[in-house]
Amino acid sequence: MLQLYSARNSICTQKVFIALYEKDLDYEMKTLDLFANEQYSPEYLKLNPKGVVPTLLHEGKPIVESSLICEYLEDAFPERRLVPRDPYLKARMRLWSKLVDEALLEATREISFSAMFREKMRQMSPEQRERRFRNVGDPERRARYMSTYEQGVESPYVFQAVAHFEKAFKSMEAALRPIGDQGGDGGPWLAGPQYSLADVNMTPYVARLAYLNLLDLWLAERPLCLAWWNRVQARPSYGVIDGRLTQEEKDEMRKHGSAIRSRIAEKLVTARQELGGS
Ligand SMILES: N[C@@H](CCC(=O)N[C@@H](CS)C(=O)NCC(=O)O)C(=O)O
Repeated sequence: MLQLYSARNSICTQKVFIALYEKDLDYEMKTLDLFANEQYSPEYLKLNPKGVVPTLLHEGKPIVESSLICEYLEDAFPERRLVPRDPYLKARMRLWSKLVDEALLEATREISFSAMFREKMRQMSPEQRERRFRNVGDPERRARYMSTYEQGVESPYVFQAVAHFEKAFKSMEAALRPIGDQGGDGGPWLAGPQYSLADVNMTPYVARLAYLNLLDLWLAERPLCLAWWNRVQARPSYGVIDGRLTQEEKDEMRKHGSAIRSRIAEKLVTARQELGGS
């Protein structure tokens, strides 16, 4: 039996939920409360030394890092393939996973944190808050948390996040073009004709921008990205994100995202100028 350690509204775990659904695999879910610091319990740190979710347990062995968990599921349960057989498309697929791991995870965290989780942190007692910051073992990650907590949407990390999403959507619009047209892979999915881990990995990050009422800022003039996003939402596997959020969680994301929307739009204009257009 597979066991998955998760947390409510965790984008990294949502990737794994989608992969498990697409592969039709059963699993037991164990939900940690990140705001109660349960991810830093000594027992959990033995499974996941970074103190983050998700962690997959398979035959008693822990597998960490959401992108690697998805690759592991592909290797361990190859029946419903989520990785293209074609080596070129496989490499293209992995570029999307790399983009998520190298840029979009942090970008989404900065935007979500500045919009929403910041408010939750404010409601913590000073001791709880201090413990939360102290427990973030990685100094770079701690600096990001502190910056978005203290400066909110004005944190320089939020500007970087906006620019990262701009570059990502620009690449996505190009990848979805017909083969031979400016580097297009032909669509309809990110790595060509087959729905793959590229789509699985990107979905929760794009979904988070949508829940925050921010996605259209990037997609308004990107018809191929928008069509891809509509296709993603039409897949039954999208229900593992949307169906697991309460109306209260959705309302909270929309409310807090809408509150920073005009500042994000301004930062996007600046980012586009700096990056040289869309
Ligand atoms: N690179 C890791 C990142 C995992 C991660 O940052 N998870 C977040 C939730 S989406 C978390 O557990 N945060 C807890 C914390 O920062 O205290 C992965 O993809 O699995």
